[in-house]
Order: sequence, then structure tokens, then C-alpha cells
Amino acid sequence: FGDGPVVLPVGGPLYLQLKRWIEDAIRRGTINPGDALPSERDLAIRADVSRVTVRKAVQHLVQDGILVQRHGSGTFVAPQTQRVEQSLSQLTSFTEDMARRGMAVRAEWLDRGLYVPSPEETMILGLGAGEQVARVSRLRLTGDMPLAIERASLSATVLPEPATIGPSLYKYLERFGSRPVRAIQRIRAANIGEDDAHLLQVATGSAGLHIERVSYLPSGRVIEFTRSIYRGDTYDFVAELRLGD
Ligand code: 16G
Repeated sequence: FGDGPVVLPVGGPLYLQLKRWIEDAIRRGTINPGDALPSERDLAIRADVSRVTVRKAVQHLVQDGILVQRHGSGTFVAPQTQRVEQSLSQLTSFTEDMARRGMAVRAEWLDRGLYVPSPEETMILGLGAGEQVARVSRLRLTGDMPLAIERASLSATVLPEPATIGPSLYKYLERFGSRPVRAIQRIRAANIGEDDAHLLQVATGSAGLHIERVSYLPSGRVIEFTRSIYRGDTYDFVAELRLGD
């Protein structure tokens, strides 16, 4: 939190501005789960708002489960919200995966268009000479919380109008009988770069998981090549391991 003045984001009632400022500070890691919130008086002075406004913002954050109040000792950032677990042994789509846990998903489109493919895309997707590539890039969120950025490339033959895919890529592919049945996924640790960190609302350099997925049709043809960056503080990938032969 530091000690400097609190510069509130503009728009909406003051208590909501302060609420948003506190949520951002938690997301950016300026204040961490378990840390004590500065006193009501201190926040009121620094944000140049009344103590009633601070109390209202705090009350709402407590209701949302973002802050917890302990009698006699003050207000704290709630322990880390439940992490999302994704199984590594099943080929699921993001939408289905989140729906299974009852979490609402949303996407913000970063790009949907046809391009001249990069050599990497041509090689991985096995594109023919002159064939274009469809790129669909999304910020994937649950509620207001960004979880991942996914940048998918597919042959323009399967996705001639990328703007029409709707909320789920796999649902779209299913409609045309080209949903993948197998995928190879590579996961590696990455520090999230400035632009992606901004989109994911984390501090630049935060821990992330860089994931590449190449998925296949029953015929063995590659259908999708996706590069994603998942927030390291919200995602767990879990696999069941069996004794090998
Ligand atoms: C998953 C896949 C991604 C795929 C997407 C389809 C990972 C790391 N990535 O997020 O490759 O494109 O699902 O989801 O698991 P959709 O059907 O909701 O668009």
C-alpha cells in the first residue's frame, strides 16, 4: 500500500472508486493475502474521502469475501481465493472446464482475423502454399478476474470467418465436425511481460505459465496451435500419474 496518496480511478460513486483501488492493489500484489489493511482513518486521509466512504468500501469488500474483519485486530486481505484446477489428462475447452465448476466465463477479444502465416504456423498447422491463417486471441476472464490470454492459430480453411466463432472455439469446431480429439501440451514457467501483465492485471514480471497446445483431428491432422499465458497465482494444472511399463 505504501504511504503515499491514494489516487482513485475515476467514475462512479466514491466508495466504489476506493473499492476498485483496493482490489487493484491486491491484484497487483501491492498488498498480499493475510496483510492488514491500513486503518480507516489513514485510508480516509490518503484518499481524501470521508471515513464513512472508507467504511462502505470496506464493508462491500468484506461482503465480496476479498477482505476479512477480525474482532479487535482489524481488517485483512482474505487468504488467496480458491485456485482453479485444470486436469491435464482430459482434452477440455476452457468454457466447458469453467462451466463444470460453475464459474461464469467471459472473453475479451484481442484479435480475430486472417493473416499471412508465420513460418512456425505454416509448419505446425501444415498449411499449403498461399493458405492463410486465422488468429483468434482472447483474454479469458471469470467475472472481472482475468485468468489467461489465449492466442490460437488455425487454418483459414477451417475458420474462414474468425469473427463468427462465438464464445467457444471448440463448440464452433464441433459444429463443423472438426473438434480436436487429441492434443500435445507443453507448459513452462514464464515471467509475464508488460503488455500481457497489463491485460491480466498483475505486476510486470509476475509468475505465469506459458502453454502451447497443438491439437489433432481423428485423422491425425493438426487443427489448432494455441499459445497461452495463464496467471500463476490462480491456476493449477493437475495430472494423474500411473506406474509406467
Ligand atoms: C483451452 C486450451 C486452448 C483451447 C481452448 C478452447 C489450454 C492451455 N488451452 O483453454 O488451447 O483453444 O481451451 O476453449 O488448456 P473454448 O472452447 O472455450 O474456446
